[in-house]
Amino acid sequence: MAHAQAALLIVDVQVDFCPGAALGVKDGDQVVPLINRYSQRFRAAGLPIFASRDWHPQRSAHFAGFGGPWPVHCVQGTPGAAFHPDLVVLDAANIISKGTDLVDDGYSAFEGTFVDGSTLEERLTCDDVGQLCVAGLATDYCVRSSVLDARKLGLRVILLVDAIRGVEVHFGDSARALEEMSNAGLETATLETLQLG
Ligand code: VGL
Ligand code: ZN
Repeated sequence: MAHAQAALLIVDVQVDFCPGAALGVKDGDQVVPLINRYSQRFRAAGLPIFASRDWHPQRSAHFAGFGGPWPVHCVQGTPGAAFHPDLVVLDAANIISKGTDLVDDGYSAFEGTFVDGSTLEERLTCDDVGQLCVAGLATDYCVRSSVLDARKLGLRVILLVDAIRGVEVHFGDSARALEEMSNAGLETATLETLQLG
């Protein structure tokens, strides 16, 4: 059997999470050039690259008008739901849509589905991925949930800490999320320290 390989998961690098947009994350757009460099390395090594997108119905219970905590963002098919224009776009088959439910927040990429209806867990098993490297937005929500789910599945998880940013509804949320992920056995790396292979 092949040795379990690494994969890259890019979380929610979408227009609405960038500064000035519906749910702007401070410096959220600054992750884009770094993530593109990570992608280049994974592609060169022949390793899988997945990208999740927040993909809500208009009347999601996730939104303030319908009982949730958030301003309207990343509504399916709207310009705000598009990936950041500078993000190197992947094969459409490797995009995970999540948060599509009317009542669930859908923070984790493991709750989403690919266009063929399969899940990230199924794809990781199929591709023999044992090590998931995670970058994107937002540290304290979708990155956190995706990382914790990956750890529950027993994957090695490496957070690419130079390519994440948090929403910080409350000051310190990202630091608390990092602490929680680290207690769950998260490892960290940067462009300089990441070892693939
Ligand atoms: C996210 C808040 C609301 C995220 C999504 O992608 O982290 N955060 N919806
Ligand atoms: Zn959302």
